[in-house]
Amino acid sequence: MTGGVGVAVRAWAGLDAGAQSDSVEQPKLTGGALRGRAMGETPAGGLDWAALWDRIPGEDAALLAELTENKLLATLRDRYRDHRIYTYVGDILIAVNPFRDLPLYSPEISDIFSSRPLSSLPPHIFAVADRAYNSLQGNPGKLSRNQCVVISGDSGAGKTESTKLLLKHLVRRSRGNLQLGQQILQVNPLLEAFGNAQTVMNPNSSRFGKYIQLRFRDGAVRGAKINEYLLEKSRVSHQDPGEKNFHIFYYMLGGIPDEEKQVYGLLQPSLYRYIGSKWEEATPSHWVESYQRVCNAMRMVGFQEQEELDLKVILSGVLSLGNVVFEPQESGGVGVCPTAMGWLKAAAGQFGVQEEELLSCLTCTLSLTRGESIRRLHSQQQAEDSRDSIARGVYSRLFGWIVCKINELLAGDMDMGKELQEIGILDIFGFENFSVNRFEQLCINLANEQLQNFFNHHIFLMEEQHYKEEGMEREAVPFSNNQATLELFLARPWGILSLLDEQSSFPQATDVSFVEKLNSTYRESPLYERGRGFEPGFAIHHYAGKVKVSQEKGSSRKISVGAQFRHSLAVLMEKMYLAEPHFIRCIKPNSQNEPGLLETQTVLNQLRYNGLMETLRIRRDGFSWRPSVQEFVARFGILLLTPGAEVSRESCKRIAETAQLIGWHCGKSRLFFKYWHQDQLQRRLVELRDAAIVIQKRYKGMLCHRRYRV
Ligand code: AD9
Ligand code: MG
Repeated sequence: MTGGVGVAVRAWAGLDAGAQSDSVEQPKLTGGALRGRAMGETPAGGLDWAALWDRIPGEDAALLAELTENKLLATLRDRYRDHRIYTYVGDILIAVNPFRDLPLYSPEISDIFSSRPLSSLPPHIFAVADRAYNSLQGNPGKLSRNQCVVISGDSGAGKTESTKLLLKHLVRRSRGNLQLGQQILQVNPLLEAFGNAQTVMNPNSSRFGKYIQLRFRDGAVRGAKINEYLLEKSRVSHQDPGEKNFHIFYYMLGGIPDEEKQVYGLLQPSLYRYIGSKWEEATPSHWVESYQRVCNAMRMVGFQEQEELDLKVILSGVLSLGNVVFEPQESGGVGVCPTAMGWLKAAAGQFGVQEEELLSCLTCTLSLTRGESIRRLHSQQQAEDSRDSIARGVYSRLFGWIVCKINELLAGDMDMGKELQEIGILDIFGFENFSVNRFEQLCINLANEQLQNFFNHHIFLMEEQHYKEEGMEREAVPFSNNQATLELFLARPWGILSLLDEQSSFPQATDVSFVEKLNSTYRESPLYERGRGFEPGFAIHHYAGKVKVSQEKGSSRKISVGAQFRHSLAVLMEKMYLAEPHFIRCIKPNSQNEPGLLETQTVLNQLRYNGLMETLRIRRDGFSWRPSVQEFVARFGILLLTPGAEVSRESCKRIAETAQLIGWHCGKSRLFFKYWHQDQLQRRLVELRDAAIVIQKRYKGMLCHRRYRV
């Protein structure tokens, strides 16, 4: 342990001798490759958690003397063995999922990060939040750029957990309205219940993407807004082997006491087709607890009792609808009817619609041709497709309604005339490659391509562009550019999404004709591969690997979804390109989700396709922080101790001298700093603030004395 912070952390976290066994979990190391004595492990098998706060070499991989893939891997592996899950690559944070609770996130530790220079502390997710928060502050009276934190990584790598930690720290740090802070933190359990599910990759996988905007005024949180992307609604009616429906169904069926179930029209869980085979006979106790947690979260966020009740009734309606099955009309005529009317009646009652109307939606399609309404009866398959599609539609609207309601409740005091500043946190589903990949996987992987492109743009392209513009000679670092893959999806008129739209407008189009169109359009593309099986399908070479995308039946209905997704992705990107980004790369250490196990190949693959070696190189040799002269003087001019410092390169040089910065460059209109310079400057600001407080206190003391004398 070095220095006072370690001691302070030890004391605050209750880690001092005597306190240790009561307040700190003493887990045993389990699992494969990393078994054995970890640094900090006591002979009794317990862990000396306080040792995690020692400062050791390797915290910033960009400072490694030897720059090789193996060296980076070995650094991460050694640190992971010692439970040091965070490592910097310059200003980018790598977080390797520990798959166990570590005592790194207490309120006391949060306070340490808020109050001390980040360069004196080990790498940590709170430090990323602090950097964003500090950058947001700017100079009093001046608005600075909005900030965004982009969290990426495979499914199960820890993006959502990281998002929650960032929010927790930011809410605590900004010390705004306490109630609003609590409301914001309760949004997560709520959204996870409705939007997460067990998949083969992650027992708590986010089946939607979200961008959370925390809005600040005068440094305090004043409101929040959530944008949600592409809920995987197909899960409502269909789950692949080893996967489950959305958590909320299990929580509700396990958590509502039997005597209360009739209020919602709920029956025995195993009766429901959408749940049945996935129901575990002994209800896990955590489902009951989770149900309570969701109900509490709803109340704390501000949902009305009636709204909560309606939500549950509609969810029950989705389950009832799923049980409606069809058979040919008895009379031998065309069309189908439900085998029994009970489930249909129940669903209609729960949705609050007329039974006949629901029946008609399920069994026939009405269309208007030249003013005449034409009724087409459904086959059994069509009726079943309609049933599932209504169930999915209802669920996704319910989810959309929850998000809208949350936004209303968290809007806070937004309308006070003064503009708000924002920190956005992006947590989208990780890159996915299942045995059967559907339209949803295509969109998920497209979003990941877009994010990788955003990362490349900021880390590589902007760096190059700025050097050129500012007349600085530097060699470009080669990196794998995924622009061509993005264009394969998004280009108009020949990108995959445009072709899907085009094909969907032809009444005769089928999955086969769509795939044929793709085959002919991308005949020459090295990123596209024809399907080899009997089912229509194709494969795309993503930055993270090859994915085969099987077309589902009824692709024609995807028109609006594809277009809508493209639009919402474009809006998100526009917002993010305007903000100052911070990147967190989450790494999944093994595919079994086991603590203490780091599989070399699994990690190496992620380092490779995330472009982390190239990032390492550019962060070591390059200048990652490049403020304009105006931005720099506005934020740090105060260090010159003269009011209203002139906006000029000269002032910038004087500021840098005051802070004793070495190794920075002054371009024509921009300044080029190493990432650690920002911390150095921030430290000077804190010193100045502390000195000002001391002077103020003395001055007040003098005034008091005078008053006594008078
Ligand atoms: V997905 O793309 O939504 O399928 P994520 O979001 O990347 O995925 P998630 O955050 O859900 O992964 O993490 C998976 C599991 O790893 C969590 O349920 C935790 O059990 C575990 N995890 C992740 N980060 C941490 C951490 N910092 N501390 C302890 C963690 N456990
Ligand atoms: Mg997630």
